[in-house]
Amino acid sequence: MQATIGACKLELVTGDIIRQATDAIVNAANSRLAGGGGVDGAIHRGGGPSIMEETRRHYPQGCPTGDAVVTGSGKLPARCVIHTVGPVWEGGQNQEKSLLASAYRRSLEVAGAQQCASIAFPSLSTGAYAYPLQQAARIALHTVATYLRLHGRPDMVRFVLFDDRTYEAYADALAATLSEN
Ligand code: AR6
Repeated sequence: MQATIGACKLELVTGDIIRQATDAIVNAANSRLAGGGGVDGAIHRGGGPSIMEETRRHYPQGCPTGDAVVTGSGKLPARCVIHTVGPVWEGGQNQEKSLLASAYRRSLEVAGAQQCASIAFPSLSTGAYAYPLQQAARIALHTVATYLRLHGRPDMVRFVLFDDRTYEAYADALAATLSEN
């Protein structure tokens, strides 16, 4: 599924984030930047040890929830990896919504600072961090669409969704976001 927002392209695909040859790919990291499973495990396994070496050297203090930092991509086809930290779902009363929106926004800002024209996101927080999928998809697409309307870049944002259930939730959320105005 594809949409255009001004001159920008917004795409939804099913697939594996580590195979994307976009300028940036986004990692669903934890605040210690310590590595883990899911997207994080796949990126470090696929990219090799240079990514963790760089994170340790440049960000020994980690990365707060809702923020993002950048490293190289080791052996991966993308030019750089943006590590962002989505919130752990704790029932919705702990700033989860604004922290998830912030993770998407800060990733886009960091991509802009790196002159990235294209970026691929996974579905942040909806795996190990257990954010309810439909709500997370609405926040993800609303936040990205708002950013694109406001800034007119990057040229292309691709959501790389791992399974059909996640893809369907994002497709519904994209339709809802496009009908907002
Ligand atoms: N490509 C695209 N999507 C993927 C991939 C992949 N290779 N692998 C999994 N997904 P998660 P979170 C999907 O758990 O919820 C780690 O341990 C997955 O099916 O990766 O933000 C970190 O170190 C789900 O839909 O991220 C943190 O501690 C989505 O990506 C913690 O997990 C996100 O799942 C972060 O948890």
